[in-house]
Amino acid sequence: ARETLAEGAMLLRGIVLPFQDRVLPALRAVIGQAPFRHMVTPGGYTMSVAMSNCGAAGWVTDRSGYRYDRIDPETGKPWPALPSSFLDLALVAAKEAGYPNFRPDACLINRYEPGAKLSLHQDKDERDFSHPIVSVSLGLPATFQFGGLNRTDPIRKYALLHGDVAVWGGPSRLFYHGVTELKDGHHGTLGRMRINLTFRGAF
Ligand code: MD3
Ligand code: FE
Repeated sequence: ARETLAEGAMLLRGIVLPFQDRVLPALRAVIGQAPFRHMVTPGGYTMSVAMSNCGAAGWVTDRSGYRYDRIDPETGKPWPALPSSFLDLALVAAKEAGYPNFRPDACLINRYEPGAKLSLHQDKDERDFSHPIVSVSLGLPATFQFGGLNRTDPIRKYALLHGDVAVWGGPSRLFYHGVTELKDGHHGTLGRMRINLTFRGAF
């Protein structure tokens, strides 16, 4: 099922399901190498979403700012490589959404536990906004919100479910978006959490 969210933005319901038997073990292996951590924003707030990364570039934040770095500041080592299952899934989803040339070099892994949220923001730490962002949802359902290019534009809400992928490119690439507080619940394979993988061209 392919749904258009905005110009350049598509929702692909359930497209992860044929990949999940490869993606979930690969996710566990990545987190074994680069554990989830709660990062601090430049303003001094500890994020409720726990994060890690894989790929050549990883998104990090601390008191000095937001950036992409080849090195995990917690381990002092490069981020784990993008597993082939992650890359296969990202390329299939991007192609299905109309971005056949997308080649991600970064995958941010977000872990939401009940109560965690991501306030409305734009993704603008990447060098080249001509790359789309491919976002994979796993585990508990979340309410995703997106607006437009201005923070005050009207907000639309969507439920993102286990197995869904949203792809944001073209005119929607810099739209404001966020995730409301995760409701408590239990997912059959992931338990009491939601995982979001976002694939990006960072460098
Ligand atoms: C719309 N993650 O990591 S994914 C993020 O579910 C982030 O964890 C959310 O926002 C999550 O930065 C939302 C959906 C998403 C990702 C990037 C976008 C929507 C977007 C970029 C532009 C517009
Ligand atoms: Fe974002």
